[in-house]
Amino acid sequence: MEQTFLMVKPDGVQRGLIGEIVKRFEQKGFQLIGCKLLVMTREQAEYHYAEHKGKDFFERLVTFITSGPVFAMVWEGEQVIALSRTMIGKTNSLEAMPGTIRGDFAVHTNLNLIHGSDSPASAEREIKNFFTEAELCRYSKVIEKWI
Ligand code: IDP
Repeated sequence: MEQTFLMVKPDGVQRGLIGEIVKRFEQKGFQLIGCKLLVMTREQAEYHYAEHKGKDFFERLVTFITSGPVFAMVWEGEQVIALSRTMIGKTNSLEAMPGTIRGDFAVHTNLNLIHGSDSPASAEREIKNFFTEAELCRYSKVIEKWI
């Protein structure tokens, strides 16, 4: 089963949107297999956003993401990587459609509430940056065959 790494960013935590965001993925039918509230270290943030190193917004992004607690999660489900990206909405706030998390709650691209892995390779890398194998809880639900 596919897994993805999702994270409510510091703005989402400050705005009290953890519950709303978790609710959406639960209601979609995905399964939460790990979560924690933490303040990212600078090293962890630079690794997480390594693909943006050198870009003009990199410093601001790392400063922002380490500025307060984030809510890190691992979710499991069929096509969870692509489907959760659709549910999150476009990076640019002007393009994030209503009905998506960013479209419904975010105004600025800098404060866009949530991160979601964009490929199986990034999901694996990002999960390992936040969770040990022992922190992930695998369990089955009888409802699975209906989803
Ligand atoms: P994503 O979060 O939609 O996957 P990425 O391209 O991985 O988007 O960028 C990571 C984060 O960096 C974005 O969520 C956004 O906060 C910030 N970011 C991306 N592109 C820009 C930009 O052009 N200007 C300012 N911030 C940006």
